[in-house]
Amino acid sequence: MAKPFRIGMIGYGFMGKAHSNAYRRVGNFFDLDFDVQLKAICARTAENAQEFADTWGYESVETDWRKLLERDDIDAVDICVPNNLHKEIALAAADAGKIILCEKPLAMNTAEGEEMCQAVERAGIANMVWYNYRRVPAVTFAKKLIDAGKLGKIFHYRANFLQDWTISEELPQGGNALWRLDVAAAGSGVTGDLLAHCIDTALWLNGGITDVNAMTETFVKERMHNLTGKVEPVGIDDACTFMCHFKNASLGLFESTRYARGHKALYTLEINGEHASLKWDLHDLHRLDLFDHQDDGTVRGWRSIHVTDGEHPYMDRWWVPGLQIGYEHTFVHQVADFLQDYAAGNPTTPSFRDALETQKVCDAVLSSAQSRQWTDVQ
Ligand code: SOE
Repeated sequence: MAKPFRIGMIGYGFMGKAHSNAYRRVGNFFDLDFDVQLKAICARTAENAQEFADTWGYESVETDWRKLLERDDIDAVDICVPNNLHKEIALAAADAGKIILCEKPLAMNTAEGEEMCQAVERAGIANMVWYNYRRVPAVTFAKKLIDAGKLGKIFHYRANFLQDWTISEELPQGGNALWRLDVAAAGSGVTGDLLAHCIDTALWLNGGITDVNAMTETFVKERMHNLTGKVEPVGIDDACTFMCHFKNASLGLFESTRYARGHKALYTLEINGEHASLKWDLHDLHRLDLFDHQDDGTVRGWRSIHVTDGEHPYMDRWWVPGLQIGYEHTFVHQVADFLQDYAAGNPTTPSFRDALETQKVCDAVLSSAQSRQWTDVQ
């Protein structure tokens, strides 16, 4: 008989939907020891919370996250609020003994993240951060190929995350949908929001980063602030580019911007090794491109693998070979992995501690951009 796994979610924006959808679907597609139950949703206003609860099937609503943490019918807390609230909620949730699933990035900075790690480790509670792109089957498959030695020694790691939604100077900053533009709520701009994804994947696929050299730019210097009604300076980085050294002696090149007209969420990565290269692109997420130098010379060339076979990661859980899945499924995979690991008493990656490594690279990137110097990762 499946044990209940009772979720209390704090926050209800875009990520609240992505996570709720995953909780609802995971039991249909994966064999779990747990019955996932959507117990409570917490938002600042009862009306918003109720509307979300009605849409996604939450049993109850709260308007004060502290009350949610006091409830003994909640096993796990999902933190889906802006970054500046992660730490306070996570520390209180750890004190309350709740399992914590936290939206990325872990924290506003490394110091906050370290406190959060210590809190969950002290409390001995299971924890995870939602870096979902690790669970795209093609990316997970890339990890398998790298770990099996298919690429040999790695020379280069390149990643981009390009968007174009903040180009208009008329776009305000702050408030519900636009907190990502407000440095007080987000901590940083594209570095913590988008490059953090690229860094998480890179650390997973290619190991640690030792030092970075970065530049950032804020193209629109002032925007109307939704919370104050005044035009205020913009404190986030609109674009960030950095190069780095990995511990395995490979070179890294990363770029992210919200000013690449025509690109909506173009996360791409390419890895060049001694024997083979890999390429992946979020706009075509079910494909992994591979060039294998060990192929016979007359037929050697880039091949595009449609990562939809039963033998590919996660794909035996979905449809039949050749039929694709997408963005939302990465969250389903992450919950499934978490619950299977939790049942077996194992940690799931990325844990808070793993996500802290990404945070350290983000901090080094922002500090290097400011000092215009090569900067060691803490
Ligand atoms: C920003 O637009 C954003 O929604 C990020 O916050 C997400 O983490 C990323 O996956 C897609 O883009």
